[in-house]
Amino acid sequence: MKMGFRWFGEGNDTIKLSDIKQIPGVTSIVWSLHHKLPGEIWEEAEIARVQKQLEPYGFDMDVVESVNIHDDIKTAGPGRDRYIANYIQTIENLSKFGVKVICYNFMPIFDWTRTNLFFPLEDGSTAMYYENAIIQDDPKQMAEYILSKQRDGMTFPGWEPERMARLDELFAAYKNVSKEQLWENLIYFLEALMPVCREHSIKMAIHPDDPPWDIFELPRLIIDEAAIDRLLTTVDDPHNCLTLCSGSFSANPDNNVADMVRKHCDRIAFAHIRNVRHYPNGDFAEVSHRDRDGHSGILDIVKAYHDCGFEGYIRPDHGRHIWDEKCRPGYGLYDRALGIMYMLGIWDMLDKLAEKR
Ligand code: DNO
Repeated sequence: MKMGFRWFGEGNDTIKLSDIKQIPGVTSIVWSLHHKLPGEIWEEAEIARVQKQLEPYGFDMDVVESVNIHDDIKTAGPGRDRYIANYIQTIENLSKFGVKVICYNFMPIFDWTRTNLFFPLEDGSTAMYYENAIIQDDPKQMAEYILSKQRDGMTFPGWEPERMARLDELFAAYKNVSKEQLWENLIYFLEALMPVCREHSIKMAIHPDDPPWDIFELPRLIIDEAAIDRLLTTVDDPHNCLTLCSGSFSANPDNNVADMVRKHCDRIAFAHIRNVRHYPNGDFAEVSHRDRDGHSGILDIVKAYHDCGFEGYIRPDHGRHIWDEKCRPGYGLYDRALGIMYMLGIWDMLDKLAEKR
């Protein structure tokens, strides 16, 4: 297992690389070019700039999260093949810097979706929250709320204001895209990418839909075990992989993430560890990584990774906002650092117990 930390880039994050360096065990910076719009080619000079920033700290840049996918690829729109060619060129460029995993998602229009980014928890911290009743209404209201929280230039990936300004147009483009067609479009995209991924040993690691169900009548694909099976068997190539996000899947209590790990360990390139607490009406809150604070089953999940000899990348996912930290929602330093120490505590103890046997 290789421990990573998501960093939004110089001038785009409140957290410094020198802060991350002081968290025990972190070897990978999970990075992206956040100024790029979906569909644009990532130029070598831009990638080289990030490499230069990471080098003095000895961090690797093996994992990119994310190279976002143009809506024409998801809807089979007129620019689809051109944007796929651009994506392939970006993969070629990333390969020159040793990138090994690309985390991406295939969610229509919205990436992760929450209704309250600062929900007060009983300990005085705040965390992200999802309320079903609000997601029944107007998607524009929700998008406006999310955009209103993008303070101090700290944009949220997947919520590009340029795209959110075109919501009517985007909803019109997805209107006739059924779930089956979305599947076909995902498979078409992956099949086009596999040769270049094989050539450069780069794994495409899809992030599940968050939350794992349809919202605003938009179809969502990667929601459960059946979907994972379909994805991995239809494009049965070791470069077609998963970003197994525990928090996304476990928002649906029917999903057992530890079972998914046991079943698909060799196809998980990247693990996101996040803990979620369910409420009886189906709403959920994100909580600390500690197992007993939520219902995701963090202990079972980390143990499942350890048992299967997981050699991929792992990172703490959203954290709470604690100790008055001013940070991008879900992505502060403090609670994610606590999450890392919790995971490493479990992992190191499991290593020790295994040595004894
Ligand atoms: C949530 C993240 C996701 C993820 C994208 C990948 O915080 O895990 O936004 O980065 O879905 O494309």
